[in-house]
Amino acid sequence: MEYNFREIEKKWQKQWVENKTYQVTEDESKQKFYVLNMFPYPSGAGLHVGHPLGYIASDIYARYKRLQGFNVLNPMGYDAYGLPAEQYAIQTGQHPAITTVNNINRYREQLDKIGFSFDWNREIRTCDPEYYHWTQWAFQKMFNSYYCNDEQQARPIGELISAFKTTGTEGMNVACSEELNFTANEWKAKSEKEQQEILMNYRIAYLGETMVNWCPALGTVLANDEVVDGVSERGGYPVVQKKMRQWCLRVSAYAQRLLDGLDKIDWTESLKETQKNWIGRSEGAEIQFKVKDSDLEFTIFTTRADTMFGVTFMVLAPESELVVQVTTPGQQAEVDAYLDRTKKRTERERIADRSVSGVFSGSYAINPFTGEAVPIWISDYVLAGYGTGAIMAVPAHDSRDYAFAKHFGLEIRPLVEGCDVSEESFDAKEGIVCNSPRPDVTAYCDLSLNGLTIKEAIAATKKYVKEHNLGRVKVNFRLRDAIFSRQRYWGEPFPVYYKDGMPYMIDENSLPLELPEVAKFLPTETGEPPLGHATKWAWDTVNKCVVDNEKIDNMTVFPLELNTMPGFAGSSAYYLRYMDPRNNKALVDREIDQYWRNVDLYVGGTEHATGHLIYSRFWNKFLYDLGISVMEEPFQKLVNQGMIQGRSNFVYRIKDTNTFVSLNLKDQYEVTPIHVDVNIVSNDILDQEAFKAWRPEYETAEFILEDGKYICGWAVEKMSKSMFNVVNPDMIVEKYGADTLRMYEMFLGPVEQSKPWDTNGIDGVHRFIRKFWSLFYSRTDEYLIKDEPATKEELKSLHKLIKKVTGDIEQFSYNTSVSAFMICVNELFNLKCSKKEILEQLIIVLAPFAPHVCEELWATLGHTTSVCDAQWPAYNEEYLKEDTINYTISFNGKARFNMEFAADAASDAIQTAVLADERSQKWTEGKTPKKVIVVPKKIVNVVI
Ligand code: ANZ
Repeated sequence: MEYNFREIEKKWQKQWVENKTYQVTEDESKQKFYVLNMFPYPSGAGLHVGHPLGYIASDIYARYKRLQGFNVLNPMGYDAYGLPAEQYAIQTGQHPAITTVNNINRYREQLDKIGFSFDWNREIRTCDPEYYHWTQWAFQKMFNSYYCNDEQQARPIGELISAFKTTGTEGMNVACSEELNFTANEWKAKSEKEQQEILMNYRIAYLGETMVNWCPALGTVLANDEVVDGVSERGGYPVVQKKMRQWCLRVSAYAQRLLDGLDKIDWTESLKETQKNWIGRSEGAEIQFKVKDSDLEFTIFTTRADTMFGVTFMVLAPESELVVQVTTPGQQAEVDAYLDRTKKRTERERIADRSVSGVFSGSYAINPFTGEAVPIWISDYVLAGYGTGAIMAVPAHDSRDYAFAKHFGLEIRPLVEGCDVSEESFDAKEGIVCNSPRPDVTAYCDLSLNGLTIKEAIAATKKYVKEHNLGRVKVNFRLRDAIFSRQRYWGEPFPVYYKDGMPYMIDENSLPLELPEVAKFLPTETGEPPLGHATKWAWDTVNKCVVDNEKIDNMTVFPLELNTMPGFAGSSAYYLRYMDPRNNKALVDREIDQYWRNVDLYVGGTEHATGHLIYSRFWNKFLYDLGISVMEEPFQKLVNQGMIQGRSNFVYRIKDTNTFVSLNLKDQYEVTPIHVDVNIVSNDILDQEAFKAWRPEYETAEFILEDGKYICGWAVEKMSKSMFNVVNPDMIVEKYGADTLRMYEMFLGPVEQSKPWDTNGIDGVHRFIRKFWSLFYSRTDEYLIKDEPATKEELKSLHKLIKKVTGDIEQFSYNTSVSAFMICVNELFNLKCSKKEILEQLIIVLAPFAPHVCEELWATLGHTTSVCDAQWPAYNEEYLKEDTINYTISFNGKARFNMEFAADAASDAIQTAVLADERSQKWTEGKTPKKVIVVPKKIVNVVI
């Protein structure tokens, strides 16, 4: 019987559905294993061969774990809210819900063809009200919580209110936007609105004034990665920095726990390092400086308190509130001009750009250690959102301060007299021993740092600062609170209405609050987000339902929030929902959660290192504080799959003509390279007719050929529609089958590595599966399987494979497993092995990789249950032992013949046997050998 993959794959995909093979329920008798892929955003372009790479890798692992007896949860769903569907809606009027469903259906069709073991019963879609019910619910919980620094956990906001009533802010250690001080009586005297405003300062989900990237033309806030060179990535519209009132999540409160948690999880060191840097813990001090001839005082943050004697100027971030206060009338015009220029730059650009710019404010600050007056400058290398937005500049010991001082001719004063100060020497100075204050710098204070190392000097200065009330020791984190509002349509609505300008949560029992219909997906004429177009978007607090806007009376009916939530809202706790996806009473049932706990293996791209993987850890820690999630860390082990890049092809058009010149002749002309669809190129040779038919403008194309062919150029690039290098998995499945696609994707190289797709190698993998098939069926359709005992060699080949593949899967080294399968099948083929005892086990080991063909052959062996429920074989070291060794016998260094010896044969015995062998007579020519060298397990050399 022929290997008919089309029939086999269709048959088994149908059977799996009918037999509910991949449906899983909690089973206390088995140990759980939770495998999860980062769920896809269903884009209009469908899947290309790069997308399933991670899914295949995790599917192999899921199937392997199941074969080992685990109860495996392997769910899949869709991150279904997002910009592309909305942009498409703006352009075409097509409702994003329709586009999204169409795209999801297409994804599903493509995924189904690849034979994944997903439990589709548990599918979730983030845009489904049943699902975002719990996103909204979590948001409400965050609104109603604050973070207690002493207990290091989220607590109900009611506890904070009680504390305010009894003791005010006295002795309070809680996370906040701004430190406030008031007494119980002051609290009680405040109006409801004032109290609500104060509470905003503490809520974990809060409305806050923050700097955002505002794109007036698009009418929305953009994320940092959506802004390039000061303009929007889409459309190229100008983006400015603007202070806006936005929903924020107090992720920063969890900074220390996010850092500590990294020690408890099995992620790559590089990813942990990225997160550590992103969280950016920094131990330092806040020190107060007075403004000369004024009552003003301001605080700076420094990690190098020891450099107080080297301060020669101060710098404020342009956004700092102090700027207005310290700017003197004489400097006003210059300062205004500078602020205007710098407003256009995003924070990211400011960090990346090392060019120097700034302006003098006209005022001076007093160094509390020396009494000296130093000028206060304004420059955008100081960031508003970090530390206090103000610094003391020590140009002799900090490279950015140095560049600034050089540029504006400011004093550079090394702490150690005479020490070399140049841009290159900053690192070297880390090791210096202090000598400060320098004799030529008058000290106000009695602190001497002479002879101390930097570390000691920092500690001594901090102690001094504390004792003299000049500031305090402070730990800063680079991690910012997450901005949680988007001026978009296609996202989760906030379950929030506004009363007297303050937000209130709709009743928890009224959730979900469903996304309303709008006539247009654009911002309104008055600049409100798209939900401003909704005519039925008001909350009736009596009847607890959405009503027409006309009914708004601000007594019992109030306007609803017009912003929607960002992309990461729906993906932050989705792993919990898969455990119990249809529960309409809770995000997840406690007992079910107790069973599945957290994700054992999470597979996805590194691009989420500082986005999703920080937000979801934060979100989960919050749910953990609430007693909802059982584990503090959501993803125990993480594997990042590499990208599959495309291999693009080019044709070369001669300038101002419609003539295309072949690759190796192109240098003789002035040409423009043009991407050409890889599907009309084969082994870099262009199908000229297909090219002419490809696009109308090429209909009349002419070619300058070499050796009668048009050879295309090529390059490895991102796989993308715009580069015409997309390879569609459907096409591969159609031509070779899903099992070949799965194995080939794994064969391309290590899962974690990025690599170009190259269809050329796929034949080899396909031939391997055919050869495997031919161990069962002869060319003449004879079923070969026999119930005979296996030989030692057959057992050895099989057990070598089991050992290798078991080890490889644990290491995610699937490419080497595929090679091992090829070797084993070749060996068995050469041994003409058709023993059931051997092949049955081979099927089980191959099943995670090529599930369809293995199910088919498993059934032919007489099994009536799925191969998924077989038992992973253990390898037996006994079979792997070499019992005889093949020695090469040489005479005067020339190999002449071979002899077999027992693996444990002694050298003496080998020597005797060699010399006694008849064949040796010929080469020794009757002489007595001078020496016989036996290299154990390899070679014998007879020296004559
Ligand atoms: C004086 C000094 C002397 C500093 C010296 C460094 C070296 P990390 O480790 O990242 O926390 N700084 C403080 N706030 C800043 C802001 N908002 N924007 C830009 N720079 C800021 O770095 C802390 C150091 O970065 C602080 O210590 C401050 O410069 C600067 F030899 O103070 B340092």
